[in-house]
Amino acid sequence: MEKFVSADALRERFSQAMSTMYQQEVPQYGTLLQLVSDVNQQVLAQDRALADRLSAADELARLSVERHGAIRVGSAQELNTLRQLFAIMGMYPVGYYDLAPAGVPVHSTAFRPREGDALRRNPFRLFTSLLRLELIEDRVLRERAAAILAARRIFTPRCLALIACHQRVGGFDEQSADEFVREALETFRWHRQTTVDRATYEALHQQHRLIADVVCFPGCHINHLTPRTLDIDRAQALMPEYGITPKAIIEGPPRRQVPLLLRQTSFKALEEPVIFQDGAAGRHTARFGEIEQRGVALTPAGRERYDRLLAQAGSGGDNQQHQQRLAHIFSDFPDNERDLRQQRLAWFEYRLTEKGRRQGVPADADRETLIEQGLLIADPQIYEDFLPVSAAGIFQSNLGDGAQEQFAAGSSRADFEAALGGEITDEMTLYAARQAESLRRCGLHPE
Ligand code: OOG
Ligand code: NI
Repeated sequence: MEKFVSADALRERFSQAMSTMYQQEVPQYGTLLQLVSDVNQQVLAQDRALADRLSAADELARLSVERHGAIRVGSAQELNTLRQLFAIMGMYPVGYYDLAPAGVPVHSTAFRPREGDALRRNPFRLFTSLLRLELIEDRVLRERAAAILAARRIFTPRCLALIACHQRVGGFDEQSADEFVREALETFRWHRQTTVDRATYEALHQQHRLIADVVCFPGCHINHLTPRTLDIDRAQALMPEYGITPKAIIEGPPRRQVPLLLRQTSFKALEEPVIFQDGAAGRHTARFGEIEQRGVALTPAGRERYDRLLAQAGSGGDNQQHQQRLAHIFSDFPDNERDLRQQRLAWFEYRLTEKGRRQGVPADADRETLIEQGLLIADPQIYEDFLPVSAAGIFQSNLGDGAQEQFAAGSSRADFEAALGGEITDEMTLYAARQAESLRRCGLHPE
């Protein structure tokens, strides 16, 4: 029997192809990659302990290939097909994010690998938003938007045929794999030519900039890609030197000894020329670049505390002030791994040291004692997901300034899953399972 190309390899090739395409489309993204690579090299050179630790936990290799992207789709059918397409690359819907309360008429999930090995190999993820047309108040415009979306085909016929083939046969040979990556990429390419005339674009834009971005184009262009940095404050400070204008504030938690969750910043979206169907020329603002720094994943208790503190901090206009305020408010939150473990605020992955393996450990031994004795190591689990408040900040800063009205719609995870045609995995169950499994591998009782 012929050997199939693995889902991990497909994801790796796809994310590489996506990055190459986006560097051609948005040259500033290439500059951003250079900046992040420079910063990461500096950090690793200055912090040997961090470098050794990342290397021992097998976390160093993924750093340079690490990125996430974001796309927005307009209909249940599009989302459903994306689910099938991403499954081929080992990317599954994890987490539900409702952006309506923040004034963005979408709800979202992240397609990403779920297992430790796949994440270590290549953690590529796509934040995927579904437009909520029902939030457009004007009925005529809402129906017009729905009709435009129903008529478009964002996947190439060959891409759809390859998805069906994969589902039938169970895999791709080398040639089909290459073709699949090439065809899948077409869905995410930028199109300067819109599918609507200027008047329609403007009417939709007037409702919400995001609606125009989703409805008026023939595909669901990738709107940003995001490399992972080890020091986002340094990256933010260096952006102007590289000719990049950063967004005003870094989203998420403050700088910490033990980095928490996810911190993000971006450069402002480009104003790009477009051509309307009636031949008129116009401009559209949607595509940008982003940088992220990932830290430890928090348990539900840790996350609840994070959300409460973040809400207290609000959102300042000046980054330095905002970061100082955050640092002050977060001073109550434990900032060493031991406390984070003992207070069950963060997720870890455990492994035995050489000595621990030789000596063996009793199943009910106290973990902290084993760590002190040099028998056990606890590596923080990287947060693999997104943060709705931060995501709203990223959306907002790239949709132009100005206050956004809130949408008073209820959260509708069930509607999202119906459109998706499948269930969303709760991210917490993944972190919990990974921690428990690592303890079992060490011969220790999970809790
Ligand atoms: C998605 C914005 C959210 C993030 O990193 O939080 C996001 C979008 O603009 O489509 O990518
Ligand atoms: Ni993003």
